[in-house]
Amino acid sequence: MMDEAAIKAILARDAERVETYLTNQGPQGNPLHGLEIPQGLADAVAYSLMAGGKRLRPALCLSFTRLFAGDDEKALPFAAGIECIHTYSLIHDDLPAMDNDDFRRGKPSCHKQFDEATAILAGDALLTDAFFLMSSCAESLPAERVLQAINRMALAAGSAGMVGGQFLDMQYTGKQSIPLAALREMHAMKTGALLQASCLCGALLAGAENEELKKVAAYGRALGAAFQIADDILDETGDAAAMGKPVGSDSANGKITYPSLLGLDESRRLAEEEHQNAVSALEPYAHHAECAFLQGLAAYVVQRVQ
Ligand code: GRG
Repeated sequence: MMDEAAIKAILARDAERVETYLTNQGPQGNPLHGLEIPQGLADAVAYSLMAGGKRLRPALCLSFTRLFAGDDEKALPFAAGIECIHTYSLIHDDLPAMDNDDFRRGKPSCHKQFDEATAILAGDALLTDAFFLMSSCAESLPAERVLQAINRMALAAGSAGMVGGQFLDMQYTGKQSIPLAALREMHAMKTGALLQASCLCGALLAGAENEELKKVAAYGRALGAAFQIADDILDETGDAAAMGKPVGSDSANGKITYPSLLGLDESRRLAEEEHQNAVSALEPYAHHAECAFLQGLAAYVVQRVQ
């Protein structure tokens, strides 16, 4: 098993590659592919995009490309596009009409730093420009693979995935209780779908076959669940400075969480169970060096809360 320092080193290396790509080719670059972007919009996009996220989703995409013997350099525009989708979701999630959060990634959220209209448009720009970046992979990878990956990513980010999950989250907010199955389904859509699709897209870009994609999907599903349970636990027990946002915001906002439904101990047990599911899903690739990183990443996600 890979130790935490080695996992963090790989994450940091891939984060830097993604950030370099975003700096040079991303939607805050001015001009974007020769076209001028209004400076105020570019500033708001850059503010949120370059605010020091972990770049977990692009790292998953690149790692799965490597696992299936693809050239991860050629997948870089796709990975950068995924981070744009993720950043858009955070900007919109923080808006007054949604979670109304004043801080994100340790800084004032986008609508606090700029204004609401600018934050809405920065999110819209990131979402749309993400598809420009992802489709530009077809310059160096087979167009059919790129199309399959975009198709998968669009499904995960849209109404049957992240946006649908966010809608359910808003509906459940303020309720006394909901069934555990409803909480799991909501999180599978809101947080899990994008994490899982990041894994699947990396594999698709490398040309992975259907049987392989099933294992990737199982890993991504379990990782997404472990990540969300850990996030809920950290919201109760975590350190505000380390998280870059106040703790306890879930209960203050009337959110139902894993700890509020199950208690902390059972939530930790469930996170560990999902970690084991993620590890098992990739057991057929145990001989591959990349597998140690991916399995270690699943451990890292839950170790933070055990
Ligand atoms: C507004 C359409 C729309 C969707 C919002 C994902 C999401 C849906 C909202 C985020 C709310 C939230 C805090 C969810 C918990 C899990 C999560 C996505 C945490 C943030 O992801 P990290 O930890 O963030 O990967 P960094 O900053 O490292 O990129």
